[in-house]
Amino acid sequence: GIVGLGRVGAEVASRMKSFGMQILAYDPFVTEEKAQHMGLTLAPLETVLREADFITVHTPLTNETRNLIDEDEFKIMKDGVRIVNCARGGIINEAALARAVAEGKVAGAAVDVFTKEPPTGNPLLEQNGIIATPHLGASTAEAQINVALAVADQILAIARGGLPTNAINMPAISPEALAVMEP
Ligand code: 9EZ
Repeated sequence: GIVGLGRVGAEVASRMKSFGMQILAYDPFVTEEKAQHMGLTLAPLETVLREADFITVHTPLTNETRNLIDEDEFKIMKDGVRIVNCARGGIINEAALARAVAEGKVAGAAVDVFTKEPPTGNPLLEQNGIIATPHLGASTAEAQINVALAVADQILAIARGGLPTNAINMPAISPEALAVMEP
């Protein structure tokens, strides 16, 4: 089961297919046509959670995806499901995941990302059955080059009169358009 079929989710799908896995995926922004191209089955989130043996999340962290997988979601999963979060800390509620593994509902989990990093005092680190890595997805030479290029692209875009598209404290919208929206 894949939740979120963007750039990374789609790459994961291709690798899962190479292992002969059947893929159920949920992404509200992906069309049936694109899913067919990727050779996978789109399904509602609830169906993915109910039927998958392995669940991996690949969404951004937004107010909609924070705690997307929480207590109630673990309840409907198969017993012995395995869980992966190599996307963003907090998509899967950490306390709920730690409990689900402790209770044996979840057979194992692999977690690279945490709500607070580095993850000092995190319940996931105390729980047997969880493999934890220190946000290694951001630590490859390739990832660091991509981040450096993205920063350089942003600075160039702004210097040429464009807009920042990835600022956390500023909307990607022109001051003129923003003024029209102001109450
Ligand atoms: C949300 C998403 C995918 C998703 C994907 C993108 C903003 N956003 N949200 C819930 N680009 C799966 C489940």
